[in-house]
Amino acid sequence: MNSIDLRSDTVTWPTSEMRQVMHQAEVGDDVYGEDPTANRLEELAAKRLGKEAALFVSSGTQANLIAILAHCGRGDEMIVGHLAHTFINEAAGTSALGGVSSYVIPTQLDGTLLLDDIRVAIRDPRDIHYPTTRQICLENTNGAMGGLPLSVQYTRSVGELCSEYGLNLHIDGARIWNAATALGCNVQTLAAPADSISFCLSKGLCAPAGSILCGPHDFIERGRRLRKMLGGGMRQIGILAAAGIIAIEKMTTRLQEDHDNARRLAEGLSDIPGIHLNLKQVQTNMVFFRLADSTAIDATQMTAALAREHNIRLDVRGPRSFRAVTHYWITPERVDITLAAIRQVLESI
Ligand code: TLP
Repeated sequence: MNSIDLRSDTVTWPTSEMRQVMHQAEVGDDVYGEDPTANRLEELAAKRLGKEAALFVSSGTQANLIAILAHCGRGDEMIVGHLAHTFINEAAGTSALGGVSSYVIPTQLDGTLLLDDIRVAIRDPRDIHYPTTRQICLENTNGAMGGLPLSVQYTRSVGELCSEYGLNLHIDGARIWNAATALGCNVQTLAAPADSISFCLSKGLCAPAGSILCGPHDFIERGRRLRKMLGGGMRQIGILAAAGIIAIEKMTTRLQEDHDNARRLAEGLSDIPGIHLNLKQVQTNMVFFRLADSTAIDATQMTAALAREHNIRLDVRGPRSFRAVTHYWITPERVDITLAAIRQVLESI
C-alpha cells in the first residue's frame, strides 16, 4: 500500500498469506452447499461467535439486510439509532426491499441507545394504528460515534429488554472483534444477548470481501433463502472464504496493534495547534478530530492538500471534521509520517 490511507479499514488489502490460501482454496458450488471452504468458514464463525449457525454473505450491508428481513415482515418495525449504519448508510434497503419501518431514536455520545428511549419506542401491540415492533438494532463498535465499544453489561440490558417484550436483538457487529479487543472480553460474551449478529471480514480483518451473519439454525436457513433472493448466491466462493478463515484465525488477535496506533495518532494530533479531539473517545481503531474554528482552511481543503502533497488520505466527516481509521497497513511509522504531514500543512497556511 503506497498511500497512507486512513479513510477506513475497508481499504485494507488482503495479506500475502490470504492471497496464498485463496490460490489453493478447495471450491465447490456453494448454492448447492458444496463449497467445502465456505462450509468450513461458516462452521468456524458460528463456533467463535457462540451461535448455532452462520452464513457467509457478500457485505456487511447484505448481512444486516438479511438479518432484518429474516426477523421482520412487511409493516413490522425495528428500533434503531439515528446514527446507525443500518439507518443512514444502507440505502434504506430495509424499507425499500422489506417494507420494514424504522423507529429512530437518538444514538448517544457513547454509541448506546437509552433504555428509556427504547421502552418509549416499543409499540403497544394491541393498538391497531401501530406497526408491530419486532426488533432492536445495536451497532458494536459504533462507527459514527468514534468507534466506541458497547459494554457487555449494556448489551445484556438491551437483551433483557428484548426478552421482556418478545423482540429480537440484532447486533451490527461489523467491528465486533475490535469491541472485544478494547473491552478485553471474549467475542462470544458480547454476542450472547443477541438473537443475531453480523461481522465484517473485509474491514480490520483484511479479507478482500465478505461478512458473516450468525444466529439460530432456522434463522440462518431463512437467511440462506433471502441471500439467494437478493442475488447473493455466489457459487465457488471458497476462494473468498479461504481468506475469511485467515481473517478469523489470525487477524482477530492482532487488533490491539491498530488500537495502539489510533492512540498514537490521537495523542500526536492533540499536540498540534489548531486541532481538537477528545482522547477519551479513542478506544478502538478510529480517531475523530476537527480543525479549530480559527483555522484558515476547511476539512476538504486540508484533505486535498494531504492527498496532493503527501499521498495521505483522510475521511471528511463535516465542514471541519475528519475520521482516521487505523488498520493492518498503518504502522507506527506511518502514523508519525501522517502527524508530520498534518503539522506541515497547518503550518504552511
Ligand atoms: N462502513 C463503512 C462505510 O459504509 C461508512 C466505513 O467506512 O466505515 N456496519 C457498519 C458499522 C459499518 O461501518 C459498515 C461499513 C457496514 C455495516 C457495511 O459494510 P459493507 O461496506 O461491507 O457493506
